[in-house]
Formats: sequence, C-alpha cells, structure tokens
Amino acid sequence: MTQDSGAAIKLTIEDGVAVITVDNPPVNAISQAVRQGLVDAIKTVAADSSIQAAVIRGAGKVFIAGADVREFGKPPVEPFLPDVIAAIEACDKPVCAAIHGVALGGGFEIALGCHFRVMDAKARVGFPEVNLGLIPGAGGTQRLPRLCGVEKAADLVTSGRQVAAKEALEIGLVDAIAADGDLLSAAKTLGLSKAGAPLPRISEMTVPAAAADFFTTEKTRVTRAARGQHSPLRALEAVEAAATLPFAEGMKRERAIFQELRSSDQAKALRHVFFAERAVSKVPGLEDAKARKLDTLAVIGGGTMGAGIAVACLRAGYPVTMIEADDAALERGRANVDKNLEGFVSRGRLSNEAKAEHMARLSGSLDYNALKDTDLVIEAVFEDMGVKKIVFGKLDAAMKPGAVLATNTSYLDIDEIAAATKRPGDVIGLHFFSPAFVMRLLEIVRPAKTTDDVVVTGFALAQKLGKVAVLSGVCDGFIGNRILAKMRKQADYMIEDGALPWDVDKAVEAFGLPMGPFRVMDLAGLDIAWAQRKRTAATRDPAERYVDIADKVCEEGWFGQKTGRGWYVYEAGKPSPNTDVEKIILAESARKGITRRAIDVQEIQNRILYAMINEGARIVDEKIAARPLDVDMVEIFGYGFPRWRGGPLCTADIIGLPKVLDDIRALEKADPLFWKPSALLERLVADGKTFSDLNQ
Ligand code: T1G
Repeated sequence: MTQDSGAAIKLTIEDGVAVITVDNPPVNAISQAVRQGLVDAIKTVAADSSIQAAVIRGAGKVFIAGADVREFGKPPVEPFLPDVIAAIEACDKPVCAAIHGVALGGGFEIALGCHFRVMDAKARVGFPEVNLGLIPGAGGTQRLPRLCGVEKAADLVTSGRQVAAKEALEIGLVDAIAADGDLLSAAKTLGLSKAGAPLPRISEMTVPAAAADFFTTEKTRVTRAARGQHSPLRALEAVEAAATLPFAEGMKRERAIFQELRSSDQAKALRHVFFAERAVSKVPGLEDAKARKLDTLAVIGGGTMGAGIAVACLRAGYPVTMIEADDAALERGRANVDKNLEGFVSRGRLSNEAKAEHMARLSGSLDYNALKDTDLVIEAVFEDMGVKKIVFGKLDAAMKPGAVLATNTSYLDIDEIAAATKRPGDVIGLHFFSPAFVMRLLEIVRPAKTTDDVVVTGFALAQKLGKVAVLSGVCDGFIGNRILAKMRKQADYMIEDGALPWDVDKAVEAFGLPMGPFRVMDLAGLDIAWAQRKRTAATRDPAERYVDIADKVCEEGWFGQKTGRGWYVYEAGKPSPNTDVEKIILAESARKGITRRAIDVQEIQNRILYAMINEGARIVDEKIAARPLDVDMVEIFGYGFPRWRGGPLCTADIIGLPKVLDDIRALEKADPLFWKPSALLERLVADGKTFSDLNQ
C-alpha cells in the first residue's frame, strides 16, 4: 500500500512495517510539506492495525539535512517541527530512523524523536545550527543531553561538528550501525523486534548529572572559542536548561532562545554566507561553458607558493610535475613539499603510507617539454614581469593546444603576461593564498582574452581542491589585496593622527579579524610592501596623503618577525610593542605638524570597516567582482573577516547603507581623496536599495 502525502513524503507498507520516505531533493530539507507529510504518516501508522512498526528514511543521498534554510527569513508555518517530533515520539508503535548520508539539525532532531536509530557506517549526524547563528530549535538541546550526557551534548551543539557512525554508536546516539547496503532491512528488523515492547522515549529520560563546575568552565571555553559569535554560548545555555529544568520547561527555554536568534543580525549574516558560499562559483553568464580536461597538473617553481600549490594538488589526488631552474632548486622544491606533507602526518591527518603515495605522484624536471601532455600548469615563480614573460613563452612553446596556462601572481598585470603567448585565450590567473594547502580562498583572475571554458576550468579545479573560488577582473591587487591596501593606508593614517599600531591591532581584533594589520605586516615582512612603495613611487598621486612611518621603520632594517622586530619586538616568538617605533611615529607626526589626538576603538573600527566597504563597492561598480557576495567571500575565506558578520558588504547592509554613506561623507571632509564615496553606494542609497539586492 502506498500513501503519498504530497511529493515530499511517501509511505509504503512492507511486511507489516510502514516505510516513510522523506523525498524533498536535493537534501530532504524539512519544508512545510515534509512536516505535514510526517504528521499525516504517523497518524496512518497509528490507525492501521496491519502496521506493527515504522521506519523513517530519506530518499537520495542523505537522510535529512535539516530545516529548510530558505524558510528562515519568513514567518514560521505550522506544523512546527517540535510538534512533528513530539507526534513521532508519542506513537505507540516503534519508529526507527534509518540514517544514511547525513542527519543534521532538524534531521537529527527527527531521528532523536524516533524510538530507535540505525546508521549507515559512512553516515554522519550533528547539530550545525550554530554555524547559521542559531541553536537546535526542535528539542535537540533537550534530548541530546538525555542520550549522551551534558558534556558530549555541549561539545556537539556548541561546535556544530559532525559525528561519524563509530563515535555516534560509542556515545549512544544510535542503536546500531547497519552492514553495508543493509540499512533499511536492519531498521525494519529492529523496529519489528520491538513491537509490543515498552518504547524508549528520550524526552522521558533523565539527564545524567554533570560535574558541579562543568557549565562555569564550559562557558569560559565556549566564549573564547566563539570570538564574538553569540550562538555557541546560547546553545550551551539551552543544554544547561536541559540539566536543570523538566523537559517541557527546557523545551520552552530552547524555543525562546531559538526564536530570539532566528531574527538576529548574526543569523542573517551567517545565512547570507551559507548561500553565498554556494552561489559564488555560479558565475552569471558562464552557465553553458564546459570545463576542459583536468587530469594532470604542473607547477613552475618550488618555493613557498609553488610547493604549497603542489601540496594542495597532491592532496586532491592529482599527479603533479614540478619544474625548476636547476637541480638544486628542484631538490629544494621537493623538500618543501615533503615538509608540508610531513605537517599533515604530524597532525595525524595523513598516514606515512599516504604521504609516500603523495610524494610518488610528484615528478620533477628542468625541461619544459616534460609538460607536453599536461592539462593545466600554475606558474609560481618570482614576482617579476620579465621572469614571468620568459616562463610563459616557454610554456606556450612546450604545452599542447588546449592546455590551460595559469599564473599565481598576486598583483602583476595578467593581460600583459597573456600577451607573451600566442594563446592568450588559454591564460588565466589562479591566485592562491599562503599557505596554499590551508587557505580556502582562490581568486580566479580573468584577463580580457580568456575564454569562458578556461574560466570554468579554473572553477572546476577549485572545487576539486576544496577551495572557495571567486572570479576577479584584472586590476591592482584584484579583489582582496586591493581592499587590504586601502585598509593598511587608513591604518597608517591613524598612527600618524594619534593611534599606535597596537591600538589599531587591538581594535581590529576586537572587531573579529584574527590579526590586526600591523601584526599581519610583521608576519608578511615589511620589506615586501616597502619594495613595492619604492617601485611605484614615481607614479604615486601627489595629492594622496603619504605616510613615511613604515619607510622609516624599514630603513632601520626592522622587517617584522623575520628580523625579530618590526612594528613589534619578537622575543621567543611573542610580540610586544616596539617602543622605538613609537619614537619614530611621534617624530613623524611632529615633522608633519600633526597634533596627535586620541582615536578610540569605535573610530578605528569604523575607519577600517568603511575603507573595506567603500573599496568593495568600487570593485563591484567596476565589475572587477560580479556581485557584492563575491567581495564578502573573498574577505571571509581569504582574510578572516568574521563569518558571523557576513563580510564587509553584508555588514554594510546590516548597518544600513544610508548611515554608512553619511559616515563616509563625514570622513570625506577630512580627506576628500581617500574617502570619496563609491558611486555605487550613492546610487544604492538614492534608489533605496541594498548590496543584497545586487546578489539576486
Ligand atoms: N536548507 C535548504 N537548502 C539546503 C540545505 C538546507 N538545510 N542544505 C543544503 N541545501 C541546498 C544547498 O543550498 C544547495 O543548493 C544544495 O542543497 C546542495 O547543498 C530546526 C533550525 C547537507 C552536508 O545547516 O551541510 O535544522 O546551491 O552544495 O556539498 O533545529 O548542504 O544546489 O541550489 O551543500 O552535498 C541545519 C546545511 C539547518 C545543513 C550536503 N542544517 N547543509 O552538502 O551539497 S537549521 C544545516 C549542509 C535546522 C533545526 C534547525 C550540506 C549537506 P543549490 P551542498 P553537499
């Protein structure tokens, strides 16, 4: 017998077991139709005497991925998920969840409402709600502690991490792991075996006592780890309610916290990131382009970037050829790859055998003809246009027609590099961020002549490497470094106006970035930016305010961590303010006739943030970035902008563009050149629109 409660839920009866299939592609998100269908199906189970047990399963690749994230911006519609789960749990016939793929969020809450749970060996369960600025809102924070204790429950709901089958069984989240391909029959057998017996209902269980000071110490830990995000601490509060209140009261507490967070700015921002992270690789206008063959890769150069890129490609399973200028350099390149892979081994993320297998896929040569059959090459040699043109001339001569020639340059003009070949249509920028095997951002930089299929090939490679790829046009610094340059300029102005580097860093870190601009410069090496300032001095706009402080610091030979001092002094790796730099700063302010003034945290944060917003808006206006979400993804995945703020342009929408524009116009009075408002920002405010309107 089949009952089809709308497309979302199907019910068939097999050997006395009602098999309830959630079928809402692509991931069985719990839409209103799914919720209604489950309520109807449970009513059928209860009413039909031929049914002795029920199994809830998911069609397609997963059990249930959770509530439908697209519904969160809208008013909730009945039946509400907690009530659906209560109906499942109240059923007087055994209901068993058959979990494959993932059971996440509301999906895992549905499984906890079932009396039994069977899991496929490769499946995973978890409560990722905190990653959306929420907490489990359908009993997850109340049932989980009853099943595995408050310590484990707190870990799972505050971290959002997924739990593999083995651990899930060990800590009691599931009753059994099914043998391969046997999930449904194992669930049916378990359900039938319990027919007529008293049914375990988690809501009726008691929460095992926790250590007296558990929540106190856990609050400190969770607060520190959350770095300004609210949901982890609120999730812990809900778990504490489970430990201190009767189930029904605890459910009310959980619901109240969930509803409060659901409409919060952080939840809006994290929802934006959730969808933007997926939308960013779907570039408007490239829908019909097909990626080229992508089976073999090569890197030119075995230095930090070249070796890092080689490791990223090896970790993704590719064979990689490394080209270097001579045997010694090639040996150093191999050693760099080996060292980077050894890091994975020492962190327990790669076995020695797997490392050996990776190294076996790395071949080296001094001869470009070794690349005659290679599908895609990434050049990562010294950042000098002359050197790159020679390399691309050789690649052009050696590689097969249709091969993709990529450069990892972080700021040189890729149109000019492409012009050094007879195949500019095959040339593209793949700008990795160091360490290339860690940082998720990859800027795909498109010169004028590059063909659509080469761009799409770049995105295909990014997906294989597990990167978040963002398409950028060609300009100085592309998207991320162009915004970084503006941030740093504003930071330089502030230390000449009255702040000190450590004030700026502290304020920026309090905003939520992992490291302030001066700490970052010390890490990168002050000499690199110094060399660039000297290189571009002749073309600098004389009307632009120029701060000499960094040059003076470099003239002392203080290049940052690599020389033991820069903006900070490094003893045993720990940074402390370089008071000699303070003397240089005070002397420079005096030399410029600037009366130094106190610059508070709010002003520092505003000037840094607005510099990012204004430049990000210009980048979108110039079509260097296709949409505001592309700028947000660059900042979050390449520069550590806090996810719970959604990125600079999402933050601007949350502040309100009229206020952002007013504040920038106020700053413009003191420095009309730097703070000229983006024309796009002015148009959006005039039209009553937001950056989000441009993301649709
Ligand atoms: N709602 C709506 N759409 C979703 C979705 C969801 N929960 N999860 C995924 N999608 C879409 C996604 O946007 C993409 O769409 C497509 O499915 C494939 O996703 C009450 C309140 C399940 C591990 O946070 O972790 O339950 O781009 O590319 O890599 O307490 O999706 O194709 O148009 O990611 O195979 C909690 C989020 C919700 C899980 C699959 N659940 N999803 O990964 O595919 S809040 C989550 C994922 C909640 C309750 C609370 C992953 C995945 P499009 P994909 P994938």
